[in-house]
Amino acid sequence: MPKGEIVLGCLAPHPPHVVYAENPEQNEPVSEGGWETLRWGYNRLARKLKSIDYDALVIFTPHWQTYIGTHFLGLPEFKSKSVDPVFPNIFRYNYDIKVDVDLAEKMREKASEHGIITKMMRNQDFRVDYGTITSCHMLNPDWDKPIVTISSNRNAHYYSAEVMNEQAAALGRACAEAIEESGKKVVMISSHSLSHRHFVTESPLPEDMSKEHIYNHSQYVWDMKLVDLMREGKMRELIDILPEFTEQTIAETEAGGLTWMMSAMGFPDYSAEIYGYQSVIGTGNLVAAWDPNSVTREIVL
Ligand code: 2X7
Ligand code: FE2
Repeated sequence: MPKGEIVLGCLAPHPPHVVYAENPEQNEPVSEGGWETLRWGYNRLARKLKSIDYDALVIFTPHWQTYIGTHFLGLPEFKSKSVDPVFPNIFRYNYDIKVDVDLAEKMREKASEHGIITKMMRNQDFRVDYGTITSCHMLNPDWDKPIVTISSNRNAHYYSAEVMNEQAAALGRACAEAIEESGKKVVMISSHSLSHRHFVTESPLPEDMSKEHIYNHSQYVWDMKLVDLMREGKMRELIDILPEFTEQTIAETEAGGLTWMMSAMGFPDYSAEIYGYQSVIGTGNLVAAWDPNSVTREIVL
């Protein structure tokens, strides 16, 4: 059996607003659009994904928070309605998700061998988080590939952002080994925003783009510092300063997703593909990808 491999890594933010703005049939609320810079970037990355041969999407999400260990979705199908607890007005999404349970089990096993506390989620009534649904919908609106969702273990963050970084890197190494042994081609997804200060009141029309802007300038400068490092292919350096970035901008990188993905991909020293950056209720959101194949790697923006 040939070795499995990671064929693409995606940074895929999950404000439910982008799904609301797309008006897919699965979501009940109807919008007049909005957040085009982010959505058009996502649409372009989704087109690239269509041209890549892969078996499964593996996603790490901050909105499935576990406090004893790292959990993996462990049943072949999850079907229900997801209602965003903060934005029920814009996100009531009917989902039907297929899971690559074999791959999830391999990852769990490897993580456990690396000393990480783990568990499979085998409760059929478990409600899949809106981070998973939003990022996967925007990257693959046809939902024609199975996924694996990995929870964010907050026990690590309880100690410090540095400890979280170390733990997430160990989990990334374990997942990379599992992928290699599985023989599968995998797309990794780190689902989160960058800077995360946000508005405390919503505008009457959520998609009113005249109200949308980054929350404050320092947050924006930090986000651009990260984008520069991504363009320069300095991912090890970026991950080294991530704890400081996380603390300064209360960023969703606190969950560990970016560190997990970069560690699994061996801390790329090539340029990331930048697809778009935009504020959603004041938070900084970047769509980006790391393509290990130098032939298909592009300069997008
Ligand atoms: O979860 C989120 C987020 N990360 C960013 C913006 C708005 C809502 O939800
Ligand atoms: Fe979030």
